[in-house]
Amino acid sequence: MLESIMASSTVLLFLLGFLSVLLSSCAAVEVTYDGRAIKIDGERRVLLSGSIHYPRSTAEMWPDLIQKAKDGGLDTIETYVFWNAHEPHRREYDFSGNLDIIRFLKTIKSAGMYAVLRIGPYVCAEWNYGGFPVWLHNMPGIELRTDNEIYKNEMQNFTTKIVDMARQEKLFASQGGPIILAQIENEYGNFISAYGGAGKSYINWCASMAQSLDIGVPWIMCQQPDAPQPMINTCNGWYCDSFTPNSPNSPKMWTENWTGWFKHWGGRDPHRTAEDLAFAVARFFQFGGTFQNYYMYHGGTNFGRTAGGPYISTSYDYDAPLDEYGNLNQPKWGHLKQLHNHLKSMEKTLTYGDISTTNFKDAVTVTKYDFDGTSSCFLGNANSKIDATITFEGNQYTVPAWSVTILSNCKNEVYNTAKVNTQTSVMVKKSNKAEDGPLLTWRWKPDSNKDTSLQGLGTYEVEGILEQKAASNDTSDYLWYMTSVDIDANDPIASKDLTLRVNTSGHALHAYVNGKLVGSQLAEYGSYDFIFEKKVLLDIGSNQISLLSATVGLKNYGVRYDLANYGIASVELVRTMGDETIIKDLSGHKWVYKVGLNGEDKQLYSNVHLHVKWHGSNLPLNRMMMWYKTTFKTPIGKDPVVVDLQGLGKGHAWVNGHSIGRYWPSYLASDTGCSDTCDYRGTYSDRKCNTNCGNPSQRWYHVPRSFLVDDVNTLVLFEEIGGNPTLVNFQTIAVGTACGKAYEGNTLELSCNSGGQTISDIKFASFGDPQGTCTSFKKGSCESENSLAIIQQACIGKESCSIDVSEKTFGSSNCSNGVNKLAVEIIC
Ligand SMILES: *[C@@H]1O[C@H](CO)[C@@H](O)[C@H](O)[C@H]1NC(C)=O
Ligand SMILES: *[C@@H]1O[C@H](CO)[C@@H](O)[C@H](O)[C@H]1NC(C)=O
Ligand SMILES: *[C@@H]1O[C@H](CO)[C@@H](O)[C@H](O)[C@H]1NC(C)=O
Ligand SMILES: *[C@@H]1O[C@H](CO)[C@@H](O)[C@H](O)[C@H]1NC(C)=O
Ligand SMILES: CC(=O)N[C@H]1CO[C@H](CO)[C@@H](O)[C@@H]1O
Repeated sequence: MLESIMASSTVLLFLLGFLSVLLSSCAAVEVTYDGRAIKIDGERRVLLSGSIHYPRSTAEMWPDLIQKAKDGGLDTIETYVFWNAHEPHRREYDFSGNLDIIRFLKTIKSAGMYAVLRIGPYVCAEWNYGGFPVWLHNMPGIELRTDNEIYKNEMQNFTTKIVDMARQEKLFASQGGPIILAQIENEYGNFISAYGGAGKSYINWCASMAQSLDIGVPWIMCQQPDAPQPMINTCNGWYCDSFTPNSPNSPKMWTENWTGWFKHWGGRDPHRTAEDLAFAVARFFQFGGTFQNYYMYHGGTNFGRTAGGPYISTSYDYDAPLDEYGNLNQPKWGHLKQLHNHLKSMEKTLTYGDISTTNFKDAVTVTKYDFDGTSSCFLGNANSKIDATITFEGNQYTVPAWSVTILSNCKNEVYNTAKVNTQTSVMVKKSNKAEDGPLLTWRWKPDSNKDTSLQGLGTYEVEGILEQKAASNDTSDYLWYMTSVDIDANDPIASKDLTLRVNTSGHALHAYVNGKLVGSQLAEYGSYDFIFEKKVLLDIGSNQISLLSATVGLKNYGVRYDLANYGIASVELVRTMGDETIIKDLSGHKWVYKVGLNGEDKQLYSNVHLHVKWHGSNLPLNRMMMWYKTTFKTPIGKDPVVVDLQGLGKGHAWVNGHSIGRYWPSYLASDTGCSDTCDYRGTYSDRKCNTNCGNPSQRWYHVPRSFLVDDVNTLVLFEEIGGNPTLVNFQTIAVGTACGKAYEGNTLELSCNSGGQTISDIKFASFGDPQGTCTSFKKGSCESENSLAIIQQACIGKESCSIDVSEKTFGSSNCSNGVNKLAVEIIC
């Protein structure tokens, strides 16, 4: 009976849900705002948003990522639009595959979520050249991001194209679509002063150009304190509680709340704790915020040459609530989900309520929202050391240092940002069971340049040295600079004791003289220009100098970052005789240029050129400028796939012709600056809570499942500096163990949360006062005897289990003081 009632009500709910989807999919909504909040159809809203950049995953991954964002309590997805990806050559567009922004927006719509479209089109985003196409920079007479007609014309052309595409598909909320807000420019306020008066007129032009596109939803400008009305200026940062918009009619919006930080080659892994992130968000809402966006909610992967720079790694995991592969990053995802649920339940009071604030000593503030007989309270403790005990409206509360407590009806504590009641998942990598053993069979091919670049053969020649962007349009990381120098016997420079001196703006240089490598140099993170000096032996007669310059991601941020130089600036031969130095400057010579590697021209990474012959035996190891190729079987199951590139040097990798990005496992993270423990208290910075010291800064590379075919796949590597591919292997990623800790009175949910996997064993369970942290829990001085048996009964063999943490479940613990806690470690 009960079951059938439930069944029919489920059907009814389903029908209602279906109906509301139908309705919402055609009905236009009106998006407006006032000083308090964004209003949708006249109603003020609390909006919880997360950034997911469509090119940093695959179209096949989008529905799952977006659904997990929705399940995590978000109602909005935010993305930038990546100009240089969409318009690689002027007026030639690419919206295919993971660049299909329309499909991405439609995926958001079908999940029943809103979208924020940050067109920019300057985006920063740790994306190559901040999203600007390099051909744009190379247009004669152009000046980017300022009051320059050529630039403004190109910016307007691209912005209009994106707006028109979205409009045509009815994707703006005013047309019944998901887009509720759009952004023009990006963090320009940080640098506007560098552009003088032209900066001001440019930003005014941006505003009126955007307005003229008449999209029917509001425009925002982030980090733009003087944003012209009606642009809403918004805040980006790790904390935005003290931000105030520049107009009393604009709501307090946080467009980039940094959930963690990005990684660079040679860098450690940054982590931002769930406690600190929840604290920052709760404080923002405590102090009147109503729209907040996680940057990033899913960071993903910098495929191809999209990583910005210099030296941004291929992984863009960002320690976001969804990890690079789309798995839940626990406890961050779950701890925030609970916060979101509380904030949503307070939506009316937060957006319409009267606000009153009471300050206590030691940086404790209580904020009360009252509306229509309901009230909500935040107790915020911004002190980084001292736990506070306060009395508020007759009740006593303890608020841990650096935390915010939410009280329902201003009475009962329902959430505290420092008390995590969500499981911590420890991900493990498993070997590829589809292969017989770990060893792959390799074929190889040198990037045969003996008869080409080393002989000085290129595609064009110019007098003088060109800057690398100007010479290559950034269509490859690699650019050959070649010249010849004649030395006759009477030349004062004719000597065995000569130095080749190259002044380069980076990032890597390989120098060859008369067909032989004389040396290589790679910039260190943080200082990219260097002087290369090496003794060389020149012949009397003609000598060939061939220099290969390589970039590793163009700058994406800074004052006039677009003008930064790359590649070689000058080349000299230097002879020192006692006090005398003779310099022969070759910079003004005739130089021959070639963009890209021979193997790139021949597309050795793709499966299409089957006639190319690869060598099978005598696999060369630790040899520069080498292409390697192997095949592998698709790992069984649905878990995300990674390739372990340990042993390799630096280069680029492709699977079945799809770039999985640059690799550089030989670049180790510094061996200092990590800590085993991580105190969430105190202002976060990207130097806090680092891990992975002394290890390859990135050893594993994501291979999206959609890049794989049913049986046999091809992996191609271009190895620039020399490495050993024999240890390369494929792995899958899943939850290995998970730990949960919860205080009495909460419910602890435990799950293996990947593809139907069940809980196989319980490694630890104690209800009482358990000590330690995940994977090293220990019993405390007291516990309920049946803790382990009860958890085994409830969880083993299940995909997930939910435990009411109380003496009702476990019987009495014999703890004499304090609240009981439960700690569990499960094995998946
Ligand atoms: C963009 O420029 C092209 C010419 O390069 C022109 O045909 C097109 O109409 C322009 N689009 C807009 C929206 O101005
Ligand atoms: C770079 O692109 C511009 C504009 O498309 C073109 O005129 C120029 O020839 C290109 N330069 C090189 C070196 O390919
Ligand atoms: C290297 O070249 C850059 C760019 O031309 C110049 O600013 C710098 O002074 C040069 N460095 C040396 C040591 O000559
Ligand atoms: C609680 O009980 C356990 C055995 O169940 C015992 O070992 C422990 O000493 C007791 N602790 C206290 C504080 O009574
Ligand atoms: C608005 C805001 O909080 N900006 C901060 C972002 O983070 C940087 C780096 O820590 C700070 O310098 C900014 O003040």
